[in-house]
Amino acid sequence: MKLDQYTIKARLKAMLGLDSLTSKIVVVGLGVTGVSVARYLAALGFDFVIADSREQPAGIAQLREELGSIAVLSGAFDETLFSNATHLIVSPGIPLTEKAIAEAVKNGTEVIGDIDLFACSVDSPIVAITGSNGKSTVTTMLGEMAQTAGKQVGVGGNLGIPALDLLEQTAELYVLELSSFQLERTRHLNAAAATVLNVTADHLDRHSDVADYAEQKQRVFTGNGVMVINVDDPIVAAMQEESRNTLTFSSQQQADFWIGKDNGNEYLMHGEKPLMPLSELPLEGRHNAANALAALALGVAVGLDEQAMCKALKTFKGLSHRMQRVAKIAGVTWVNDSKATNIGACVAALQGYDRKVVLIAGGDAKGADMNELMPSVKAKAKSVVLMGKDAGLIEQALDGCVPVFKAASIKEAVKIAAGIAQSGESVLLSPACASLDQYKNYQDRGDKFAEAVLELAGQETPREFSTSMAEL
Ligand code: UMA
Ligand code: ADP
Repeated sequence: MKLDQYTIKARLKAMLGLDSLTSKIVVVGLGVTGVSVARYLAALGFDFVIADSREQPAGIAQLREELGSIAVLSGAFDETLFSNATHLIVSPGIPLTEKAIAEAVKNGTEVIGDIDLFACSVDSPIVAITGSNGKSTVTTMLGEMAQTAGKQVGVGGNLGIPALDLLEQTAELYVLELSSFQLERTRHLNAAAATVLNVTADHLDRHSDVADYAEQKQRVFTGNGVMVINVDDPIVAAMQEESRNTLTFSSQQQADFWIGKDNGNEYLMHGEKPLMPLSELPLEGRHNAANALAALALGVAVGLDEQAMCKALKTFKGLSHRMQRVAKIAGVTWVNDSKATNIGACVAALQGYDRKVVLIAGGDAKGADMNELMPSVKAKAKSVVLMGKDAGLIEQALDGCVPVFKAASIKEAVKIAAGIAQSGESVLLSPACASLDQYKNYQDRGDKFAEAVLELAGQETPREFSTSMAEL
């Protein structure tokens, strides 16, 4: 539940040093986060200015419509303004290494993020979910589980709805997806339950190395809530703290939540208790079984009913652009996993196949070491079609382990793949890279892939998509 304004202001002062009479606040970044912060501060009666380094900030129209004449400074950040501020509230997309921000910090200015503001403003339990892959899936799963269990639940964060916008609705429970960018500027989150689902290399253009990236993720455990630990991931397993309440999950070994066998059938288990047959989870792939176990553990940590959670899992539809079937054409199955924007996700996708696939990959590698892709490609790909900025880098890393083709666009990649794949095989778009070098975002890349595939089949309107790999 949202606290009353008086309590929120007292907590903001005590925890973050924010005072509506004396603080000089700059909201840095005017995308959806910046707009949500502006809305929040205005409602509490704080004065502030907004700075955005782009000439036409994304959120300006919405801000003007809702809040009228708040000062927005666009264009290069003003170092003096930042250094004279007591607080910068910085959007996740803006690196803290940005010169004007780094200089201000040296000058004693506090940097905070929207998640700390949120943490000061609620007294209902928060579940916080981070990791390199599976965040959106687990966040959505848990949100649906909570709803099925009859809870009023607010679901958001990196998933799309900024955390502060969740304050507009009544909630008995909040489920937040948090990115490493959000966590690196969060100090006061005290989630009732939190997890780092896994750590594989990602965002190395923003973090100095995997250790730094993992350290930011570990901040999700700040406080004294239940730690939900993936014991299959050595980096995550090392985050366990003996003094804390912990629930473990694993798709490979016995744990608090794990996959056990009974009469030859696999079950999602809580300790010795079978919860539901794995075959009733409508998402294929061991990684999705791990996601379901993580969601169950988090749900149990905040007291959700196990039967209701399993009911929600059985009808979970999955999310678009994650292992999503586009079409079956001439016996070839085309799968859109455009959301695989790092190596870990692509490896998980490949591991789900028994038969070799034609892989379409490439884009912006974000500084990752593409050599890590090689073992799975060698084991699971018949050939690879590469596109985008780092196609050359990936080709080099694969070192001729499978035939490699290059394409200038996804349309061309689809044509090339169509020439290679034979009936009974699959073509998998799982790029292991971000899309921004060639596309608006991963959704745009996935949509263009689907369009090209359907064009190939002579269809104009997309068929109904299915996320179930079981149907492939
Ligand atoms: N901006 C600058 N200078 C810069 C970069 C950005 O002024 O150098 C401005 C831009 O005008 C931009 C604004 O800052 O519009 C805000 O930028 P933002 O990138 O933080 O975007 P938001 O619209 O506030 O969205 C953010 C998250 N974006 C990023 O972390 C990059 C969204 O995650 C999130 O859904 C939203 O807050 C609500 O919490 C997106 C994302 O790509 C989906 N996340 C990454 C990921 O999932 O891998 C981490
Ligand atoms: P995130 O929000 O962390 O990016 P998503 O649920 O959106 O996670 O999935 C992103 C990509 O990662 C998709 O390609 C998906 O198939 C893959 N994926 C999902 N869960 C996992 C997991 N537990 N391990 C590895 N890859 C995963």
